[in-house]
Amino acid sequence: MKIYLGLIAAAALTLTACGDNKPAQPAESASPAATAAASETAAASMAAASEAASAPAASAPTAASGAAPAAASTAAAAPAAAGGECEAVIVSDDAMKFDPKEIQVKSSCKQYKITLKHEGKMPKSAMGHNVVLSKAADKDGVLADGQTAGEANNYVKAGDERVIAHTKLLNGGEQDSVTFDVSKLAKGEAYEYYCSFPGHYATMNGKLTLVD
Ligand SMILES: [Cu+2]
Repeated sequence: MKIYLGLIAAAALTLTACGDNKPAQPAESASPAATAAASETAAASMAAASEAASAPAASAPTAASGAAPAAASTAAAAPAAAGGECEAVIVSDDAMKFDPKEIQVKSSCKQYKITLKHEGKMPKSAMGHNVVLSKAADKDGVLADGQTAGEANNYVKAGDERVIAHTKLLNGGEQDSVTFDVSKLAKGEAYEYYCSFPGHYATMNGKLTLVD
């Protein structure tokens, strides 16, 4: 009990000291940021002041970080909507992401454009990505021959007739697009698009179908 009273007394003294040093501070508080900054400076010498300020100081960054993701998702949605019906953008990164994992090509499209973006930072020798489109049934053969073809050939065998379309192999930060005739696709056939860099198929693949 004595200790408790002592703490209160100490706190009261601290508050008094704080008030003497900056009498106008609490009343004015023009902006939360200014208040937070000022009280952070005072915090070193005044424990009570820093405790009082910690609430607004903590809530301001929370509000800011809450707004940022909302803005980011809005920005991300915009290019997809603006891309049109006859094209798709596939995003990849240094973690071997492939997004989206499914593409539906409308039969009303004469041509279809696929753009691959490599949003990573690594060079293609270590983390190169491409997009190769083929029938799902042809995938294993395309991958095997692509591995033999090597980096100089974008990991795609030259003239491989099983390949409907493919981009070049990208370094981090690059993008490439490829356009193909939709007449090459048949309804009911299962197609896959994938990265043919050795070992990347496991996560970097998606299903493509022709739809009405
Ligand atoms: Cu890859």
